[in-house]
Amino acid sequence: MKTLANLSLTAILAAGVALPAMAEVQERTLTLSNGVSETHPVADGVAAMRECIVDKTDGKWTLNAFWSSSLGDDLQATQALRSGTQEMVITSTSPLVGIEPALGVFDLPFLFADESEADAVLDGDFGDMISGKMENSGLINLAYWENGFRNLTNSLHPVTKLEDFEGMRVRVMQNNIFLDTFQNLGANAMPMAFGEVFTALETKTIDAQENPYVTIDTSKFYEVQDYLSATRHAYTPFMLLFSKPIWDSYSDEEHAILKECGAVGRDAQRAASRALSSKSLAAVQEAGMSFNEVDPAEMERIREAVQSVYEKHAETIGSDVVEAIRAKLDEIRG
Ligand code: KDG
Repeated sequence: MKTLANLSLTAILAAGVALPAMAEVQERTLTLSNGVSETHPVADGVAAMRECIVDKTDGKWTLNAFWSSSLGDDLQATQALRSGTQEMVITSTSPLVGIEPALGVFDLPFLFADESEADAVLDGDFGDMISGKMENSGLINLAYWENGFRNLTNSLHPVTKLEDFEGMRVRVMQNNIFLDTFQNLGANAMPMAFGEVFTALETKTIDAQENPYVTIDTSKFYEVQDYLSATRHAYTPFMLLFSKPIWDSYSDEEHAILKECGAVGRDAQRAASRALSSKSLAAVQEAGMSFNEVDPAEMERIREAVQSVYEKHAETIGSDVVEAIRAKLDEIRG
């Protein structure tokens, strides 16, 4: 029987009959989750990525998105990817430092001066190097999307100088660099998953949190916070992560579709985030928040107070990683 089968195949090949190519793109349903609400600019990125995916797969793929930590917080969802039980997550890098310590480089206070620097570092060879490290942990980073520059909100008083942080119970992402940054400022830093923040603010378990304007707006923190201070103390990237165990079962053509459409989503999401930022700032003030800039001389004192975080965490992050990003930023700044 084996001989007959070989003969048949040989005969077919000899006749030059083209065998139907294996389906390079199969029917698939992809699950994506994240912690922000569906009104956040992440939704614009997901919509653009979904349109790209449907087009490139001729409708063979379906992308289902879940919002507001409904499938778990950033770290829980990321672990689901590593175990191959979920395809995608859009997550801040900060809660993942226990998986890949090098991600802590993005949490160093006042690292980036503006979005153009962040894009140049993340979309260049440094960002590729960090993405490469993620593969060792069963994760494929398809693209860096934008969480953004983080600003402080609180329910006690305006923060206009270093001393105003003293004793303030500030929620931070579960990350020792953020913990140390706010401890250095004199605050009582309290690590907490994003999904718990609104209730903790509402019940006065904490006094403050820090996030970009679009998150403060779309997560309705203005309902439970009175003061917003433009600290811009860190820029947090999102990672669009894909499960490597699942990735490894996909074809090269399917990999190319995910990379292309992940970048399409990135560009749409960054544009939406930057277009909404000033509107969100206006919206939260309209909703009653008191907004203040911080005097440059006072910002300098705040920067000085947190500089020691760089030295303290360089070894954990990887001294080579810290040196590489500093070199890249020096190159960009000329
Ligand atoms: O999925 C993203 C959110 O869960 C979260 O990372 C947003 O910046 C954020 C925070 O403060 O946790």
